[in-house]
Parts: sequence; structure tokens; C-alpha cells
Amino acid sequence: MEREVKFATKCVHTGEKPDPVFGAHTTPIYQTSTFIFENARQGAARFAGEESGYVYARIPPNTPTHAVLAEKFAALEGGEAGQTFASGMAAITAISLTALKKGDHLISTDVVYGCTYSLFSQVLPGLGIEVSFVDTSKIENVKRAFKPETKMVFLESPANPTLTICDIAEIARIAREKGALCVVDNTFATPYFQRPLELGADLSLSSCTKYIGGHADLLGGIAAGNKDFMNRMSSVVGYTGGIMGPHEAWLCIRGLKTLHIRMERHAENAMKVAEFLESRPEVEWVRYPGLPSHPQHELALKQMSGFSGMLAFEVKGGIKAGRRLMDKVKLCSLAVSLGATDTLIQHPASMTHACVPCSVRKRVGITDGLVRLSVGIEDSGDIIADLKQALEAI
Ligand code: LCS
Repeated sequence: MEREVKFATKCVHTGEKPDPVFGAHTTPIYQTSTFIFENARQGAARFAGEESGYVYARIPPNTPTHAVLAEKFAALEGGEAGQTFASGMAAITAISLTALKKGDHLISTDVVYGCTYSLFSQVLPGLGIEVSFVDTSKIENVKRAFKPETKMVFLESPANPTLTICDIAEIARIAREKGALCVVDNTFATPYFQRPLELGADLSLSSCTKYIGGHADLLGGIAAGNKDFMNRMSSVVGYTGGIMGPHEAWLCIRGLKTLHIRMERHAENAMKVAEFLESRPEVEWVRYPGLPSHPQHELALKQMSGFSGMLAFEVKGGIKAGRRLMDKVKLCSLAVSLGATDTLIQHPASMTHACVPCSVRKRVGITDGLVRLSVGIEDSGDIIADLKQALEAI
């Protein structure tokens, strides 16, 4: 049997095909909207799905550049097939519209990215889809939430922005038993640190805008899973049209080639920053899955091979002190998004999660004083020095 190459080698090599025309070393950007058929019979066969190949850049497999990215990402997640999208939200929308129809029920983690919360709480109910937001870190809650109509369980772990973790293997097992699809938003962990499909989930998705692209210079989304679901989803993708541009696909291919190296540094720096913050008298609490103080640290050790670069904390004095801290940092950028090479700091209650009603934020632990940090790959001493001067100035 052929030896399966390791994760780092997949990052660099999988999916890459030498350019058949000129032999270019890197994957070309197929900047084209349409594809020429050899003859009318071939065009008809491709549209009928009787022959594989490219037809039009909106219709999967989009372009050869997209196909390389989808294949590479699927290999990293351990899935049979992948699909790229215009953004992480386009991925979540297409997955939801493929898996759910009027009368169906969705169970979602209660702490999810703000726009995911809005999509699930405002858009899907308008289509006749019922949504239950559940604290998925407690298995009893998940079990209790199932109804005969439940068709999908959507998990975000670690969750944005509280870093709450849920037991993916156990929930995927229950979902399978109940005949529901288990989908995991793996944006925070990336396949380098967590592979939901290997834990039993049906689909794993990421916002490429974050660690996959890795350099805060693109918007994109991607999902991996089994061929059957991907085939079903390809019509939704073609009909709704939220597809990634070829240049973005190329940037993501380039980003993935260094994913393993970047993630190591993100996690190493985040651990040091988390330990620093936890040691400071100005800090009320810190949440980082790698800290023993994280409520699900044991579970994180079980299902993740590292803890990535995201952390949340609150300074004493709540939101007022938090705002002063965010205004005082110099090296860290005050910006939403995450997974960039530089350290980003932001305030979820007034920024990424401002669209989540205040009462819901309170209930799920997105406190007004919570500050979120996406730890970059700068020198950890410099990040810590910046936070230290800002803490001393509040
Ligand atoms: N899933 C998670 C966990 C996210 O954090 C985001 C965006 C998305 C999906 C959506 O991806 P997008 O459509 O932006 O590519 N999170 C953001 C954040 O925390 N700050 O700005 C965007």
C-alpha cells in the first residue's frame, strides 16, 4: 500500500498539478468565467453531469484553481471532497440550504460567530426552519434538544468568542443515531489542530478569511466532507452563486502551504500571552483552551492536538477598562477578524457580536468586558511587552 504522507507534506503538495501547457511550477490562476467545449456533445454531457469537467466558473468545480484548493483542504481535513465559497458565511449558508428545508429543525451551539447567530436566528426561521441554540458543552442539553424534525447539528468549537469547547465525537455519535447531520465550524482550530471528520462529524468548514488564507488579505470559505453531500451542495452553490474568486483561491493555496508552520507559532505565542495575562493583577480572568483553568481543558487535550491562537480575557473594571486597554495597545491592531500574521484585539459585545441581543450575550457568557485577542506570529516578547504597557496605562 502507498504510504500516506504527513500533514505538512499535504499542506505543501496535495492537489498541486504541474501546468500542462507551460510547466509552470505553481498552480496557475485560471482567471476565466467560462470554459471552451471541444464540441456540442461535450458541452451537453458536462451540463447533464455525464462527463466531469469545467463549464462555467460559478458552477462547481468552478475552475482548476478552485479544484486544487478544494482537494488540498479536503486532504487536510480527512474528507472525501471539498468546496470553496466567497466567504465563511457563504459556506454556512450553502450548507444550511442543502441540509435543511421548511419544517426541519436545527440545533446550534449557543456561542457562535455573530453573523452565524443572525443567519440562524433571523434568516432560517423566515424559511420555516426552526432553530434551537443550545449550550453544546453539556451533552444532556444536546440530547434534550433533539426533535423528530432535527436534521442538522451545528457546532462551533472552540467557540467565538468565549472559546467554549464541546465534545465533537460524542455529539457526532448522537447526531448519527438520530439521523441528523453534524457540521463543525473549525475556523478557530483549523485542521492542523482539530479534525472534526476524524472525530465522526459529517462536515468541517472554515472561514478562509482567517488562518487558511492566513494574511488578512482575502475573504473566503471552505468545507470538506463526503462526496454525496458535496454533490448535493454543488447545485445550491451554483444556484446561489456565493463562490470564491480565482485569485482568492490561489492566495488560499499559498496560505495553506505554510499553515502548519504558522499554526505552531500562533499557538506557542498564544500560550505565552495567556500565561502572561493570567499572571497579571489587572486581569479578572483568561480563557484559552491550553490553560488548565479552561473549564474544558481536559476535553481540549482529548480532541485537539494544539490550542491555536485565539484567547479571551476580561480586565478588572469591565468594559471601561477594556476600552482603555484597546486604545492603549500599539503593536496589536484594533480590528475584527482573526488568524492574521499580526495580533488583533477587539471587543465582541460592541463589534463582532453586537448583532447578538444583549440578553443572549449575557446568558451565554459574552460579557461586556470580554476582550478577544487573535495572537499573531510576531515575537511573543514584543506582544507581551505591548500588552504590559497597555495594562499599566489603564
Ligand atoms: N465562522 C467563524 C467561527 C468566524 O469567526 C467567522 C468570521 C465566520 C465563520 C464567517 O467567516 P467570513 O464570512 O467572515 O469569512 N469571524 C469574524 C470575526 O470574529 N471577526 O470578523 C469576522
